[in-house]
Amino acid sequence: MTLIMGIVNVTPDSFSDGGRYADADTAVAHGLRLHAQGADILDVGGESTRPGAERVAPQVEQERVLPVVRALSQAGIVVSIDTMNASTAVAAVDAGARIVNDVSGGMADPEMLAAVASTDADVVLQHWRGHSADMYARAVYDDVVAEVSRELTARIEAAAAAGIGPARVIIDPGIGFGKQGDQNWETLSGLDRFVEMGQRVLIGTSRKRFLSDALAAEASDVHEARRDLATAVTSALAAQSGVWAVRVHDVAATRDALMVAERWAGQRQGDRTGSQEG
Ligand code: PMM
Repeated sequence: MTLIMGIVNVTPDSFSDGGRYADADTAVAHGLRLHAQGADILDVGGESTRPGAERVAPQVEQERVLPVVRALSQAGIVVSIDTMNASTAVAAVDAGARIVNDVSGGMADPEMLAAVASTDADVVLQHWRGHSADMYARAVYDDVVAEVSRELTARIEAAAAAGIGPARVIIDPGIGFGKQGDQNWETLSGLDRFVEMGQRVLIGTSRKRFLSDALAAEASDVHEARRDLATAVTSALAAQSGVWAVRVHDVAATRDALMVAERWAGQRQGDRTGSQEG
């Protein structure tokens, strides 16, 4: 069963929810709603990674996220902290977070892997080639899937060297990070190969630009509801590759899509077993 990670952005400038959840109480209420809709994990973030976004000082980030992490953890929900800062990661784990989600795979902050190793949290290592200001300049590949999996392997090894065993590591090929246009579709079409690497795999397509591009020539015309529907489809297809979790804004739509896809997959499994027996 693929898990759903619901997104709780506590940023004034996130591209996809326009900073609607910037206030801690509102963010907590939003998180509780996503949990009620079927989110297994809530991913709390206080720094936008949108293309060209400014970095946020760790202290500001912590003021945004820690009250939200604490409240949602106290409500008994599994919380992950979306941060590139080691100090935020440690403070969030102290506040109850069980997973550190670092979109830079431990590359942005040289202290990150050692900091995570000092906790008992799991870690998401996402494929990353540099901060959003210039990540598209680095989006040059001969073979996206081969290069992303090689670079992820290097991050798994770096984590192991820092004292984080592979059982604690989740990998994410990083849709939209250092990848443009068709490179995202190539990455998705290689999901089976990422799953074969033997780690849990997380995938985040939610409301990303490449989906809008697939729906219409003018990406800015594509309304949020259409991007959420497209996200539910990509998430259900990713589930068929055996990913561990999908990271989404619209939990309800993705929950429905996953339930239908899993019902179909279960039937297919039953048919196979039946034909073997018969
Ligand atoms: N995408 C965003 C932020 N954090 N974390 C992981 N592991 N994977 C992702 O694909 C990912 C992420 C950007 O999206 P948002 O600003 O809408 O949250």
